Amino acid sequence: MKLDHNHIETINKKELSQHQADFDFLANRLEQKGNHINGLIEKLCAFQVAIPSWALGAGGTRFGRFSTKGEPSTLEQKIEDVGLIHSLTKTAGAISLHIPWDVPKDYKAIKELADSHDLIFDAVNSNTFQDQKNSPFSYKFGSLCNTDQKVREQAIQHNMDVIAIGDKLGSKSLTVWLADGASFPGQHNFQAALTNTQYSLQSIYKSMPQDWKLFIEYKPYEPNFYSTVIQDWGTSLMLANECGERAYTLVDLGHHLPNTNIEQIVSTLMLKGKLGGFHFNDSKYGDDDLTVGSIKPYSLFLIFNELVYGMENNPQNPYPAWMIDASHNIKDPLEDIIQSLEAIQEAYAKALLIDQNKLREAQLNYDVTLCQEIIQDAFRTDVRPLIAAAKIRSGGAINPIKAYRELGLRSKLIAKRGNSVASGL
Ligand code: PSV
Ligand code: MN
Ligand code: MN
Repeated sequence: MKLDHNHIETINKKELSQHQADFDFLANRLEQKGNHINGLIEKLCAFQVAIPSWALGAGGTRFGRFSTKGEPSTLEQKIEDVGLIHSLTKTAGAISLHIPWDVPKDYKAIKELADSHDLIFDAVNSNTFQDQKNSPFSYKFGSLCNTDQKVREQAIQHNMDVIAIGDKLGSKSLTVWLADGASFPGQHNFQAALTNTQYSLQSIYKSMPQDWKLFIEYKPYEPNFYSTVIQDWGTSLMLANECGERAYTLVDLGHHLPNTNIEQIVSTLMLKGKLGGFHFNDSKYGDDDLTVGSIKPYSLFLIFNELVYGMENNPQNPYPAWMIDASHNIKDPLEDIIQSLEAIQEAYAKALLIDQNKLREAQLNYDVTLCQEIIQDAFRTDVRPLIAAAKIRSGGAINPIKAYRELGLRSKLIAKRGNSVASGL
C-alpha cells in the first residue's frame, strides 16, 4: 500500500490558512531575534530518523501483548509501513533491520521496494540475546562474553552473517546490543567476561568492510539484573577504542539509570569523536521504550542542545545514525512512531533556536540567570509551525497523525492484512 501525494495535499489544504497565520506569527518573532527561517526549515527537512523493523507491530511486555491488527507479517509489509510513515512525515527515510527476524529472501526486490518508498537501509542489528533455530549453542549464559569459546565463535559468526546481509542492502553499520551479564553475584568473573567481549568485538570489527562502522550499545540492567557486561558509556567507549577508529558508542535514551545526565554523556562522546548512533525513546523508570518526548521533553531538548552543538563544533565526530527504539503495548504502533518523530523534530527545532553566541557570552560573564533564560526561551517557543512548514516543503502532511486518521490507514491495513500480528517480536 502506498499513499497518493494528492490525498495528503487535499488534507493539507484544509489546514493551510490556519498554518499560514501561525507560521507568519512565529517567523516574524524568530526573524526579529536573528534566526534564519529558511536555514532552520532546511535543517529540519534534512533530519531523517531510521525506523526499526521491530517497532511496527504492537510491542509487548512480558505480561502480554495486545495487537492493533493489520500488523505487517513480512519484511515487505514492514517496509510498506515505514513508507507510509515517511510519506506523511518526510522524516523517516530509513529502516533498520534486526537479523534474523528480517532476513530478505530476494535482495534485489527488497532493495527496489525500499527505494520506491524513498527509504535506505541504516544500521543492521544482530541478535545474540535469543537462541536461534538450528544453532548448536545456547546464549543462556552469554554470547560474546561466554566462557565457552564455541559459543563466542557462534555469536561472532552471527555478527559476520549480519554484516554480509546488511552489505547486500547498502547498510554501512552494525549495531551490537548484548544482553550478556549476570543475574547473581558471583555468577561471572567480571574481568573474564569483559575480556572475552573485547576479543569478540575486535574479531567482528576486523571482519567489517572498510567503509563500515561498529556501534556498541550499552545498558545498565535487564534482562540480567545484577550486572551487564557493557553496562555504561564508559565501558562502551573503552571497547570502541580497543576495536579501532570506526567503532563507536551508541546511546539509547532508555539505557540509563534514573536522572543520569545524558546530555553530558552526549557532549563528552562527541568531543572525543565517538558518538556513532543514537536510539530515541522515553521512560520514567527503566528501559520503558515509551513514545519519544512523552515523559521528559525538557531532557530531550537539553540532549538535542548538545547534539546540535556537537554537530556544529565537533568535526571529529561522524554524523550520528538516528533511530527510534520505542514500542509498547497500547497505541497503534504507526501513530506511536509518528508521535515520536514529531517530538524529535520539535526538540531539534527548539535546540536550533538557542543563540549559541549569546549563550557563550553569558557563560563567560558568569551570568547564570541569563544562561537559563536563553535556553528556556528556546524551549518555550512553540515551533510546531516551523515543523509544519518543513513538512509542506518536503511533501508531507501538516498534521501527520490527523492525516493518518483521516485517510483511515489502519482500517485499510486491517482490510488488506486482516488480524495479522507482526512477525519477529
Ligand atoms: C533492548 O534493550 C533493546 O531495546 C536495545 O535497545 C536494542 O537496541 C534493541 O533492543 C534491539 O536489539
Ligand atoms: Mn536500543
Ligand atoms: Mn532497549
